[in-house]
Amino acid sequence: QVPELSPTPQSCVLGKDKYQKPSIFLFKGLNETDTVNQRFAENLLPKQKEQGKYWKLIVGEAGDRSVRSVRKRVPQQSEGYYLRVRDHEIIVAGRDERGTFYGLQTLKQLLQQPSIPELEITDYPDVPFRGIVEGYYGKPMDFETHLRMFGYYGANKMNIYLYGPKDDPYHSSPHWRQPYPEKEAQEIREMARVARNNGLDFVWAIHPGKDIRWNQADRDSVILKFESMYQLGVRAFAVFFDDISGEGAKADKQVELLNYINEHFIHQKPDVKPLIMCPTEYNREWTDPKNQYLETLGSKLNPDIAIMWTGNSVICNIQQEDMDWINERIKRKAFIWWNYPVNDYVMDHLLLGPVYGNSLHIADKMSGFVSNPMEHAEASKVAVFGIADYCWNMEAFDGEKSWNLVLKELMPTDADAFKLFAEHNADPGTNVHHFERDESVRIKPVLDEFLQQVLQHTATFKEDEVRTEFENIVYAADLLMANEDNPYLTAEIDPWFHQFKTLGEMGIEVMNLYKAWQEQYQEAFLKSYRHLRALQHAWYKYDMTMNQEVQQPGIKTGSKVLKPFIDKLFTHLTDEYNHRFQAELPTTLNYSAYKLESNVEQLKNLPVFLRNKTKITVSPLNEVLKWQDGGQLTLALGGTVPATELRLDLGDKQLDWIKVEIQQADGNWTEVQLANLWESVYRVKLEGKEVTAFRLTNRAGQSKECRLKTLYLQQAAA
Ligand code: LTM
Repeated sequence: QVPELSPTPQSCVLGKDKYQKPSIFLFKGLNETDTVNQRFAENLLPKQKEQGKYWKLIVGEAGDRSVRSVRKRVPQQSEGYYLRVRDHEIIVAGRDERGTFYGLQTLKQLLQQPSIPELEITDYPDVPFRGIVEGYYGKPMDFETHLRMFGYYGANKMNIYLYGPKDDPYHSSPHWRQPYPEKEAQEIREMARVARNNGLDFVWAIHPGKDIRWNQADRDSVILKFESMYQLGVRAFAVFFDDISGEGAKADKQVELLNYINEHFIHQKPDVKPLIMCPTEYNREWTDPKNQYLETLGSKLNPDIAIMWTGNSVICNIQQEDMDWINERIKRKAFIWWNYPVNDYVMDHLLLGPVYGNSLHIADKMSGFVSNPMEHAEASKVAVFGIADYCWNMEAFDGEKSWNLVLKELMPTDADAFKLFAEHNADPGTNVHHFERDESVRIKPVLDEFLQQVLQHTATFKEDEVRTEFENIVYAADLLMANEDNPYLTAEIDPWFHQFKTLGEMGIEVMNLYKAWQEQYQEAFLKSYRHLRALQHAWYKYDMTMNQEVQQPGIKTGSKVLKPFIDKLFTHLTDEYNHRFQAELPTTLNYSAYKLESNVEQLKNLPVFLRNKTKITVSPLNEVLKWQDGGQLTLALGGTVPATELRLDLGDKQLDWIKVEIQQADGNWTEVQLANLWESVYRVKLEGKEVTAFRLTNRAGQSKECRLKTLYLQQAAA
């Protein structure tokens, strides 16, 4: 049987024999390979010789004496390796040093299995650059987490890590021109070193476009900053121009700067890797053919500069024709920035499902593929593992298989429980990017059928299956909360485990409600009803108090299938009860009663939530907002709300182009006046007015580009 290796090797041929895991080794050739590989191999196995009987481990790169006997078997592809296990002898021969490193990584995985088969592996990556772009909004990974993650990325044969957290002020505005303070600088030095030791190019990215001036002074600023990073050991660089508007977004100016940096910095340093850039029009939805933005990059940007691309939209899957479309314009192979599993637009959700959706036949159409992770670095490993596998051997990629492997690897003691949790925590929920993931796939047909039968008052057949699912959830949540396999991971996800348990308890109780209803046992029904109300309250309270310091506060779990199922069943049964017994049990849920409507594409699907129990808040938007003339956003509050103020920050100091209206109980709309508080922050004083809705309209007579930084209605204290 082929051992479970990840990423999946290109070729693995098994021999007849199988050996007990060897423990005594003699090294050969180690002084020829580089120090990183030497250290890795030495740490892998004890370097001892036992009299008469020992295993030889021979390590080297094609061309080294030590591996001369297998030189023809080493694949030609860079970063490839050949690995052979025969009785008492293991050979790892890399095409280059990274190839040897990857061969040793595979050997490490083999040695973790109970026995080791006779085998030959010939292996190499499909995608030249594979890795991570830390490019999200939110809390950047901390120093220790970075170091830990580099080990993980390297072990999965990723070879690049781009540092570009949006909320690092020395990466972006306001401080991109200044060197890092001493502590941060030393951390970056150490990060670059540890990344290198894990086979990763550490790419430091700058994000200057918000306030760049296209003059010599700012050209020098970029180069000086790069030079200061070079002094810290950084040997690869990127310039990001994403999520900006105005002057900084001009293609010809960007090209001029990038070519200048390329010539005066990158090409001047023989040990620096080719430059990478992220364009402003980084996805097809945002390209405006009038601008010829991509075409300008394609024809004028030095061909050795890589251009990043997220696909047809900000968050999407990528197909063959999408690659052809972009490559034709930029006249090179796009460097894919995949916005998955990033959750900086739905921070109350975790994205733990399998990796799927991208074509398996695009490896030769891209120069690189990097994943933007969640700010939860450990939880992101679920996706990172799958992405590493996808990039290494694309045609053979099996997302489901990869997912099962990583879940086992991350929580070996409670793998089944973790899988159940991951199955129900995959979709981002309602979001502005209309991005969806499959969730609760196994149980969904059962729940659908059961609910259908209940609603149609026909006999139900799946009751036990439904109940068991919820019982399993409660059981799994308890195991997960107590799990000690990976304390970093459990610490990150713990609030979601708690909410998951409450969800399971609600599920069981709603099934009790159903049973009582079926048996016409009024007392049991009321008991279940009360318990459900208490659980709904606990859910709501948790959602309102945990994970609050983020753009989309709260803790959501099972939001695509399980929670809607429980809520529908609860409402239906309570309605039936009220009808039969002329009762008035409330069926309202603590669901948002707010209804956002808009004809502005980017505003249509924005989540709305209550922050600090008093601020009816429209979720901010990360990207630049293009708001067409006459475009409107209306937020209906689902009732009358006494309000003290409406707060608005569109990142624009001059907001005379926005018309604000409120609606009151009589249904009439009244225009209200915005007053500037400071910078781009505005408010409308409402002084306790009873408001049922508000609406914002672009009345500029032209389309406007702005940000949606803040928008909330402050409720008056009860
Ligand atoms: O995707 C890109 C190129 N830029 C930003 C990211 O920083 C952000 O993490 C994602 C997801 O919200 N969207 C972006 O626009």
